[in-house]
Amino acid sequence: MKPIRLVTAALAAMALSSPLALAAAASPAPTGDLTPGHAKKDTLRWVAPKGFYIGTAAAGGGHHEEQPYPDPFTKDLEYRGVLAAEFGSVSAENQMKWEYIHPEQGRYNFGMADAIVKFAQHNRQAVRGHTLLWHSQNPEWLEQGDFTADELRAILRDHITTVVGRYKGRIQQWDVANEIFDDSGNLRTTDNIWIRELGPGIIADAFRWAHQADPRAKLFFNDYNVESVNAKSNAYYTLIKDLRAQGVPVHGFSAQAHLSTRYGFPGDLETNLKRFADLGLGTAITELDVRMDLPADGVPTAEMLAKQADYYRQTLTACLNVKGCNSFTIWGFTDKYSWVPVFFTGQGAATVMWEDFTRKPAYHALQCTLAKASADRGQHHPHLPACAK
Ligand code: 9MR
Repeated sequence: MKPIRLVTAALAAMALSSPLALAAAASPAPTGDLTPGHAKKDTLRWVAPKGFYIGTAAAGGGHHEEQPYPDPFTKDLEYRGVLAAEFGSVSAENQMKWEYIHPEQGRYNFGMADAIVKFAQHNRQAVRGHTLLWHSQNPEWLEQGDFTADELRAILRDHITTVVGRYKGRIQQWDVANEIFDDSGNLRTTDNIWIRELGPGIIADAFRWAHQADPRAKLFFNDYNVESVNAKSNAYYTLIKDLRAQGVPVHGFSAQAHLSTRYGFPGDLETNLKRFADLGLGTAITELDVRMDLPADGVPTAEMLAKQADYYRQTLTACLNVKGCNSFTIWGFTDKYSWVPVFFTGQGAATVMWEDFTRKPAYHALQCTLAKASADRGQHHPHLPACAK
């Protein structure tokens, strides 16, 4: 493996100050195919087909706060450079979750979320908003509060109206409801405060309020372990069909895709996404990473990396093959900041770049798959190597 060092300090600085990027800030609809100025023409966003958004989470908050490094998104200039150069879409990894954006009752903290949206505009990137109704990472004042049902409803409505309204026109897709079913396909009626206290009808209201606040934003259900046709994805299928029949503004279904080479690849991913597309929905891959069990020395073998690359390739291919799947996000792009080793002891190396931002086989798998898709659509990238297989 001969990784290429991609980003220089100059490129990192460009991400902050390029005149082209500044001019782009005025552009209302970011497109996935624009790479600022003098960036190398082999980046993921550059080789992606027009209108296909290749994204990543912007690292910050959550597990990062317990790590011995400063906030990646705000402090790591090399990281920011790669983020700007490689990706046409960014998601807030933690910075738009309730505990960050609404830390006290009646007080919002938009600092980190604003910074991400500003960065994205600067660099002509789309933004995925994550998330508005979830059972996790809620502030204590909310989870431990003693609210009546009417008060809770008003709190959620105010939150959605305020947050979605603030970024109106600047966030293209919102994960309105995140992880509302368990793996058996049952609604989370105990750990999700909203469903527990207000009943399942609150889900439709959340979508309606988000739609009122930004009628152009695409509103999604998002979950893990829904890559395959299974009890959980079936539950979404039934719910979404029902909500749409009632006229509720649901526009998309997304699979997070936190995969592991420990398990087989979910070979029916394309079939699964397609059945949602057939309902008239957009689909997306929103949090892809592929973790592996690391050997004792912590260094994956070539074989392990090849298997990982194949999972990345297959996930991307499934999305590219489904009409309306035009947003493909990886949950971080460098092992330097991945959540995986923090949550899964002995596992890691889940992203497409090493800690020094050099590219793994998985990166090249994405790159050549995107280039091939572009070529298939009549947009050629002649200097890129073809996919190995
Ligand atoms: O990557 C996020 C990590 O920094 C947080 O500590 C963690 C806490 O729940 O959440 C991680 O992101 C999750 C995402 O918001 C929803 N899907 C699962 C992701 C990985 O846990």
